[in-house]
Amino acid sequence: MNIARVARVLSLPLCALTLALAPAIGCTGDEVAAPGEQVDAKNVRVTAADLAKLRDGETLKVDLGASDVLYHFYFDRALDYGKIALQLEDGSEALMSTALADLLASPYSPHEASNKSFVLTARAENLSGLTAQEIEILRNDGMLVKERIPGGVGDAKPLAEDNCITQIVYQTIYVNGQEVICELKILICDGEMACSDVKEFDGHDYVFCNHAKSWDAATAYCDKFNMNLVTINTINEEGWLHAMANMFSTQKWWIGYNDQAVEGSWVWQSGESSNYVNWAPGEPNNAGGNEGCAQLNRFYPDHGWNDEPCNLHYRFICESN
Ligand SMILES: [Ca+2]
Ligand SMILES: [Ca+2]
Ligand SMILES: [Ca+2]
Repeated sequence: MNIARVARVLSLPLCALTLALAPAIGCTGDEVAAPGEQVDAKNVRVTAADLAKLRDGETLKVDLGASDVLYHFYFDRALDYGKIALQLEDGSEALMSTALADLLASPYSPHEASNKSFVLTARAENLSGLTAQEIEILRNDGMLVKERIPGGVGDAKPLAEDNCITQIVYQTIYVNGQEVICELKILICDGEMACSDVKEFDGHDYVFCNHAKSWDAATAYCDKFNMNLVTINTINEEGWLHAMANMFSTQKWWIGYNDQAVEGSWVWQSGESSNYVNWAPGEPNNAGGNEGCAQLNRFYPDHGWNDEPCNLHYRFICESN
């Protein structure tokens, strides 16, 4: 993934803003900045509630001029774009409502783009004079603005070959009555945000999907985010996964281990070979002759895997390569 290109600084007056991310999970004390501390936010989810907290005359300043990269935004609904000040490459500043007047006046508007990935560029010429055809391209791609290149509208740069971007967002939480800011990493592929923020362990990324799917559907979901169902390689990884998963739910979680191809021949969906196993006593038992997929939490809080029918719907964990 081309993370570096999108991880640029957005100047944000956090004293006046509370950034929200739903679902609000996984915000732990070790990621916390001091209350009131200025934080350089990079790619931020902005909500109407955030803008509502600005006082009269205050604007959210978005420094597009910091570099030539595009900026992705997630707005949860149509906002008061008059409260967002875009700072452009040439040093000029324009309210978003003015800079995007063409777009806002067209049938395609941020109302329509809500909950999609949209992109702003630093170049003033990209922000005005959009043709109907260009607007149609934006609609198709769920974008507000794409970079213009000679001869037309180019592909949005931060959408790397795998169509995934990683964003750092900041969320205000309250610890012992104190407002603190924590950093969350979110993964967005093809305009869809992964089911949890991204957790990191030993150089790998994980997302914890706290909604139930069949094993095959869970695998397909992970694949959409260029991940696999989790491979548990070590006791340390399992300890971390177990603790993390059970913060979401103590119900059963699919892992990538399965013997669907050859009964009794257990392999990891990722293709990794790993000697580590941790079956619960008496498992795998292929009960009913139809248990081809492994899950955690057979008897929470005990660790121990159990094979179960793959068409059952359980929560699941995805892991990066
Ligand atoms: Ca692993
Ligand atoms: Ca089996
Ligand atoms: Ca079993």
